Amino acid sequence: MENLLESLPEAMLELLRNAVLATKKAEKVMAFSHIDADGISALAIIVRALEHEGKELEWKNIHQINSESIIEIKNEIEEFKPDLVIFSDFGTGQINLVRNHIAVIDFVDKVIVLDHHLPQDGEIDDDDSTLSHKIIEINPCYHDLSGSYDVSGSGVAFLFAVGLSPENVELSELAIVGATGDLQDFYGKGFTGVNQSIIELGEAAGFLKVTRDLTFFGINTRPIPYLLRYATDPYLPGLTGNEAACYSFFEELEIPMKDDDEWRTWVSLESNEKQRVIQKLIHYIIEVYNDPKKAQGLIGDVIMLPQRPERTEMRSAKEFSTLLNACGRNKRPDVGVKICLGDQEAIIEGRYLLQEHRRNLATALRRLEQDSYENMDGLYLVNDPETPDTIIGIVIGMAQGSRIIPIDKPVIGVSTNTSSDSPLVKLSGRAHKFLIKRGINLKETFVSAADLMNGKYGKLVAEAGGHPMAAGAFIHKEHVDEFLKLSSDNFEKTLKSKK
Ligand SMILES: [Mn+2]
Repeated sequence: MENLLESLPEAMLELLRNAVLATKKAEKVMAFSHIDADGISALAIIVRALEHEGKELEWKNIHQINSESIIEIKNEIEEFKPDLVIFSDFGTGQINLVRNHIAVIDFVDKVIVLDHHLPQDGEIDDDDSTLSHKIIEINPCYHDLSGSYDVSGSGVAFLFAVGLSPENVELSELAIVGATGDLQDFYGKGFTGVNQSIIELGEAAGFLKVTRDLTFFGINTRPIPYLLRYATDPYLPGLTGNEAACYSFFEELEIPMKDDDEWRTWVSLESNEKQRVIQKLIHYIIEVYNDPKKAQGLIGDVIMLPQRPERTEMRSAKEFSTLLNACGRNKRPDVGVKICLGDQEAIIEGRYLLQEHRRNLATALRRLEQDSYENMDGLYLVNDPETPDTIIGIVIGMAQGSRIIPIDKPVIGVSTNTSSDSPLVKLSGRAHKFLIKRGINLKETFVSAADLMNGKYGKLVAEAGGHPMAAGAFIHKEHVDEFLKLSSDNFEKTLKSKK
């Protein structure tokens, strides 16, 4: 534990110490976090750690911090009257909103931000140093660490938790579930940096175990034919979504799918059976994708949580994080937090949400295979009114991952299928990492397009944020085409100049 904390950059450790002191002093705490697996895990870590400290606590997941939601956050704070407010897995990109709306509240003594996203460019628009003094912002990006590979939002929350008490080492489970949800392990190729140190700590304490195995979703829980039927990473053309083909796959190998009346799961297969399945899958993938690298991705580091119940999603970091994402995407992040904390009813509800989620993804991908996408100069556009805005980002990421959409340009997904009647449309972008090397930066492009349009119209018509490889924006309906054109032109210019 000491080693983990001592290995951090000195300035970051100093901030963590300040955050710990401020928390020990606080009486009432209110915590807000993002709705994805990382944000949910981070919040659960904070909730458990503060329970251990005996603090009076309220918590909530928020889709994102923007000029609208900050007012709601402020209202909730004014109702509960905490002297400490914590934001996790967001806050850095919205630090001005946090300062001007939250730090400014007089009964709030301190605001702690535990984030890992890159800061927005631009100046701090307020120079009130007492306000800045109230905020303790901890973000690896400010300390020469990567917020994409070294440590996630839940990892930062974990550092804070073990700073509060060494007994919080149990929360290493959730730190790695969150990092897995944020794809910090290079898609199963292994963790590095602070993440790796957290795994070592968790392994030594018996909360985590790393094995080499099939990286598919569902090795602990799915009947083996369903492992293939619901496979989306990679998508298996001809098998994904095709129940009969998945049955024949195992029949041809003469591998029984049931043990008496019970479906067999991957972890229950004999090792020679596993070998035969893997061989056949490798042949299959090389045949359909003509890409041996893709087949290599079938086997990777699988992180198990040996303290969680057997044959459940909570048994592996990958399934656990997908379960949490499903809760968030279905607008029930609170269920995810409760699952992390071991609530039995929440687990049942979360499972149902997960089934829904995976069905939605598989049908969206099939639809995309049939209806295809638009080819703009600098990007590929997916405009699918049937895909909910909560999963459009995952769908386009998977579509490029499985080459349903080529990877030579960024892909943008637009969904008009919102569950709220907001005038805003959500837009998600994904770019393959080789495009990043060629100068593509989705976040910068989206933010500059939004700034340009907001300036031009003299009001807020677009808000954007994210990472170079994955970014998003909320745009007023009538301005979506203009935003797409600006982005497409920008990408085209970048790609042409670096050829
Ligand atoms: Mn995150």
